[in-house]
Amino acid sequence: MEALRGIVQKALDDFAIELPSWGFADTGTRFGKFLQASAAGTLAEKFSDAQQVHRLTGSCPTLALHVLWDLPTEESVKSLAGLVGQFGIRPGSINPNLFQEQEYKHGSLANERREVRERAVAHVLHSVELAKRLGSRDISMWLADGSNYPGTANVRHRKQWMSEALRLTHDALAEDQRLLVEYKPFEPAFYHTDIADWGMALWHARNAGPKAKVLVDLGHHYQGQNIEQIVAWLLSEEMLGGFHFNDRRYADDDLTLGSIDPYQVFRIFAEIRHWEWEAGRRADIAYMVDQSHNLKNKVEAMIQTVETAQLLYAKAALIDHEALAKARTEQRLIDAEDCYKQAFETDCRPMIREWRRARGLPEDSLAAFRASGYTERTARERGIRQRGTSSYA
Ligand code: PSV
Ligand code: MN
Repeated sequence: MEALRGIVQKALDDFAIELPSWGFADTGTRFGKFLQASAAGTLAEKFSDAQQVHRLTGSCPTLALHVLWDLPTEESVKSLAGLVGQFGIRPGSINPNLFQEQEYKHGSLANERREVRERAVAHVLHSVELAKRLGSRDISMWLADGSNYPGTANVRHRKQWMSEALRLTHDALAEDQRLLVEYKPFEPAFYHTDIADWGMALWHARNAGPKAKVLVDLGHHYQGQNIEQIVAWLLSEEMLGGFHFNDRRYADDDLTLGSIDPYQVFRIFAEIRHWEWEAGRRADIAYMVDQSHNLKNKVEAMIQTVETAQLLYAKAALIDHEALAKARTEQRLIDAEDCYKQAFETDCRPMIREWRRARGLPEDSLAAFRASGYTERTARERGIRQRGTSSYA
């Protein structure tokens, strides 16, 4: 038990997960937005909410920013230094926004029209410059580009345009920056998506250059796809750059991580930990949340998400890799499977509570958050109001 405790403590010390600014803002479904009085409407409010989650979980020092929603003006960029000082949260990945402007309705970097492509490239290069100014390492690229009807798009030309733009972006990066390429099979386009799966993302990342890696969003796969196998392949190619964590039942549902299938999250962490055990070093992966909580209290949902990630990461850390490797080699299937089951079924919660105590975190973060009256206070201060564009829907 003592040994397990040490493993869990070390795993949690090493585990950081980035929060999405848009997860604190009012978001909705395709059919409407559900407003919460305590939702963040400004960049400062998003930093403030992120600070609450970090204060209570100890694992979220950075906040992912969407350029259009968070940094639309030079003033907003300039305000960041003050926000970092005030809230103790650093800007994380920078997400260019190539899907909301009217010009992008037929795509951005892969648009048939040269002037639209040029505008999109200019926005991405501007985002890279912003990231440099803010000290952000990762430019996270999600392209909504695609088409709705067969015959309407030249898929090969679009691939070419996309690859040229991604290479330009890559070449504008500083030495220590990375370009993360996210894929998604459908939505908003429903016939074809220009970067539809991990193979296409891998191809684009390789083509762009050595600082480009693939980003796996758990909601961006077809039903039944074996995501941990994709993770294993990307690890073996040293091309796994990051995750967008969420859960889903059907498509890109953006539900709370582990709410539907916690064993899948565990299996993903298991692949990573096993690779790290074999390689003898940490994988260079940015763990990020990409969720939208339009029904739950947003800060509470984010705390719940981070604690789920911590719990499942801690469980994966308990896998006996030596025993697992031996059982695999000797083809003792039940014993190999049991290595997973043993770890997954271990109740890590007492060890996590101990870790929390040792780090000066409250034992029950949700209770501490509720007792703080933060939601009531921000609901009073923020109220339901007509907010500018600070998220989607
Ligand atoms: C697209 O579905 C996505 O996963 C991308 O990461 C976006 O940036 C994010 O959601 C927020 O809309
Ligand atoms: Mn995503």
